[in-house]
Amino acid sequence: MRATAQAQPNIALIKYWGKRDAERNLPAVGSLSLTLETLWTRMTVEFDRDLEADRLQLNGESANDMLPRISRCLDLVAGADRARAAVTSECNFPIAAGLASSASAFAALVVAASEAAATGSDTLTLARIAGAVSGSAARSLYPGIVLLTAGDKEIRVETVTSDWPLELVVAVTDESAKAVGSGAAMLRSAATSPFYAAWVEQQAQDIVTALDAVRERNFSALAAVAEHNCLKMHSLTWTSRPPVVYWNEVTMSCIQTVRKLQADGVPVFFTIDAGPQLKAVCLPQAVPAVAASLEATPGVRRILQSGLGAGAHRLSPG
Ligand code: 2P0
Repeated sequence: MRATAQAQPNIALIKYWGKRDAERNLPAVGSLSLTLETLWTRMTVEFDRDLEADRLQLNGESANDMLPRISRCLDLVAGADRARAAVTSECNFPIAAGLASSASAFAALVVAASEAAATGSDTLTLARIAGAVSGSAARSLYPGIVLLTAGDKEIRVETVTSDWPLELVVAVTDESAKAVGSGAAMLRSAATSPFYAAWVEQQAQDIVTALDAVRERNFSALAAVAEHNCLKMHSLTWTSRPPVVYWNEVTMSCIQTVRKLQADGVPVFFTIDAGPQLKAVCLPQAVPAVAASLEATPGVRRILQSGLGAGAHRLSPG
């Protein structure tokens, strides 16, 4: 009745932003992401009939604000009549600061809970459950470059390839938790941004363009569509009412750093999620130059680096 699982966060190159059905947390658009290797969340789930309520420890401290979503996720995996659970989570990177900590958390949780309860559920079933709690978490069940397709009733998730050694260099500009969560910001964008309908309408074409670039291993084509898609997503938040601006001045400086590297012929592009960190995607030979330039950008607090990694998996019987 106990298991531990690890999942890595994923970074979207073609972004999920907007919900088709907020109740079931179905995304309005498909997305394409990279599952990372060196950043992780490890979750241990222990079901115990003697417990009166679920418990959550996050990096050694009790974390009651996340508990309702954890409990809901456990219900979806193991059934509402399940035993209560003691859940412990460890995470080796900043939480809730636009580094996709909820993706790795819920991906690890569904695998640990499914193993602890011996449900025998397959990966897509677990991905759909994770996605119902946190849309991006569905993608962290799968390795490499991952495609999420938004259907009318349910999502599909699959690995496109694990055989293109893209690297990610993250410039951390601020480690505090974001002011507006991405779920609330998405709903606000859908309700108030004048550009939301165009965003939804163009997403399928951006995904086709990105998939062609991946298939052809065409880095500059992937760079062009990923930066365009990222800037469109942030245009939605900027034009929501009230507006949501996730960037700070260091984020902007990092964009200029990437532009300079590109002008020097370095294979790199940027993406930014619901937080102020800049994520640079590059080819392996460019990692030293990209990491050095971002580290030298004034205001950058630290650099994280990762290649592409595995989908969520069980670590030990626990
Ligand atoms: C993404 N983000 O594709 C986009 C880009 C943030 C920016 O998916 O509301 O925490 O729980 O389904 O999964 C972050 O959103 O949102 C996210 P909910 P989630 O990675």
